[in-house]
Amino acid sequence: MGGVQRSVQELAASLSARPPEFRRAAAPDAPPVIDLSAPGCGERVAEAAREWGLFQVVNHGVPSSVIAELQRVGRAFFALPREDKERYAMDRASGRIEGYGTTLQREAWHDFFFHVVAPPARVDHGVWPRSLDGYREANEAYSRHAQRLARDLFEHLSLGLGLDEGAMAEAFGGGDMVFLQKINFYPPCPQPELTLGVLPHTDMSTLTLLVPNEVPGLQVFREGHWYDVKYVPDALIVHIGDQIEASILSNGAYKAVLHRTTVSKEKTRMSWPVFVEPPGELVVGPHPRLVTDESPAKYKAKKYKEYQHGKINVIPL
Ligand SMILES: O=C(O)CCC(=O)C(=O)O
Repeated sequence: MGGVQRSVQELAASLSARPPEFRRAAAPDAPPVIDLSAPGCGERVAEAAREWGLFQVVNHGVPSSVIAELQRVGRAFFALPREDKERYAMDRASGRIEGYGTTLQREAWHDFFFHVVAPPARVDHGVWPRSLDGYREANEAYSRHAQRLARDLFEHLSLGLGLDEGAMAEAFGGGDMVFLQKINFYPPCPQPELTLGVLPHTDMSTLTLLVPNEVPGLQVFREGHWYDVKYVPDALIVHIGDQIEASILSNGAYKAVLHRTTVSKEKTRMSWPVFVEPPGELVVGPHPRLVTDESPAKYKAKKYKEYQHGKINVIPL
């Protein structure tokens, strides 16, 4: 029997500095917060997309009042009696894929409501709650800003790949890109340590722009660790999705972020992501300018609707 040759207790008594083999990971970083009015912000956006696949933006040009109104009408929707919300229920069997739904059967602790907000030809106002004062105006106003902000971010991301500034937006369908507004509602959970609000996933979209409420919960996965995304007042959270990803359009340069949400025992968390998607018939694949002999295509080009179909059948929305 070997016995204890030397203990940490003895080591501690005899040394003033910790030997290098005793290490604790450096204090976790957090995804960057980027000031979009600052010089050099485009490079920071591209760098964050490469390093994290997620970042927060401030001074993004979306007025606080527009965000507050989007949040107000979203809270008002979830405050409606259940029967009223049910009137807007999604029903895949009858082809209604937008609307109100729950993840109750899927081990994730949230209900949701979603519908397309742009382009106009894709909007079905039949699934927007008619009885809520200001619902339509609030969503239309926010959507106009979200479309402008998405264009700005696409420009930074295109330049970051050495492409023309309009390359990415054009490759995703230009004015035909679809903006899907979702509201997530995570009520207090009696055993939050055993539950997740949304299970780990990457978004199948190009970009996701997300308005959080003040209750933290979003976490991102990077190099083996989950990192908390801190609540920053007035910031919007930008996720890089599969279509831009490290994979599809950027052929490995940018990273689709794996993320999940935790829930709270006392507080209701809410979030308002807008998923920016290519039209279903559009074929998305590595940009020809990014495919070379040294960097061959890593992903097969396919229609967005085919990509979506494959992913939805594996990971719940
Ligand atoms: O609520 C959040 O912060 C994330 C939501 C999310 O990942 C989703 O709706 O797919």
